[in-house]
Amino acid sequence: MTTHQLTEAQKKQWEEDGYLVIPSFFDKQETKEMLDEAKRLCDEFDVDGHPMTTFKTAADGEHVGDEYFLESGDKIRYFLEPTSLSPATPDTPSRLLVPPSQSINKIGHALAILNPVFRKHTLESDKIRSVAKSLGAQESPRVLQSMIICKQPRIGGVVPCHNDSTFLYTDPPSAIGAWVALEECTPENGCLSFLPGSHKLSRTATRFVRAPGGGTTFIDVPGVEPNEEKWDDMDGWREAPCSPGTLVLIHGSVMHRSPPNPSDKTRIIYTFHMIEGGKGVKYDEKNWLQPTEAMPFPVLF
Ligand SMILES: O=C(O)CCC(=O)C(=O)O
Repeated sequence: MTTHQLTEAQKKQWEEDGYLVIPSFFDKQETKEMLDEAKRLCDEFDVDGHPMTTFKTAADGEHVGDEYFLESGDKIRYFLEPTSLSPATPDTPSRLLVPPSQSINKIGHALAILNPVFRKHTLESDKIRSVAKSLGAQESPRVLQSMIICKQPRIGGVVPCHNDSTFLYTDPPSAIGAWVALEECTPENGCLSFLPGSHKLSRTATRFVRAPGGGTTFIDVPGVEPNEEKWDDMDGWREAPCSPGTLVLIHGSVMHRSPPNPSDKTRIIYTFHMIEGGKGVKYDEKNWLQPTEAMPFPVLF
């Protein structure tokens, strides 16, 4: 059994910055296994019958929210890069401008449960279990929203500045992201950037929910004063370039983002999230992602 304990210095870093980069968390063989599987899933993508759902994310604009997306929490589904499609006209539906395997923005959202390779390196991983325990932030994490993000060469889009608790809201907020580089992630191909310490300042004042009439929307969290900070423009943003096998732990309140990928290199990563399942923390029924009776959010420990 391979386990992973954080050092006191790493825990301090997590407290101070709201994220923690752990190089070589997964070894070469484990990383290759996940990358090969991610590529295999991309290669087997069949666009016939796909509703051409693109993944758009913007806290102040249009966000993905069709049925294909809303019902993907317990499935493995494909979401396209918006610029991989020609615009639809009244006479012509959208069509792919690139080969199907290169059109994918993300694949999700139940990989950690349904896919044997990602299950092995998440729910069945003693390393993941022990690192989450050793972080000491959650009493009994539940795993949710597991996905591959491709950030395709040349067309891979921006992930705007956000915190994860907006999207996976609990009362009180408890989300933590686990993000795994499967390839080299650099400023050139769209590595993550963080505003260190922003988790101590940011308040989750809006949240992403299922809209009562269908689709998704953002609503205010009652009683939470919105931040006045213009996060994107603040000084102190730090890029987090990393090599394959690196695990990045992301506090649910820390502001982070990633730029487009204009390079000709892929930037494939795997990520899943954890919410507190103990301590009386409540997962909200308005959240876009809902557990089902057949597939509750699995317990990590
Ligand atoms: O992989 C990326 O570029 C963004 C991921 C992210 O922001 C997240 O998982 O919260």
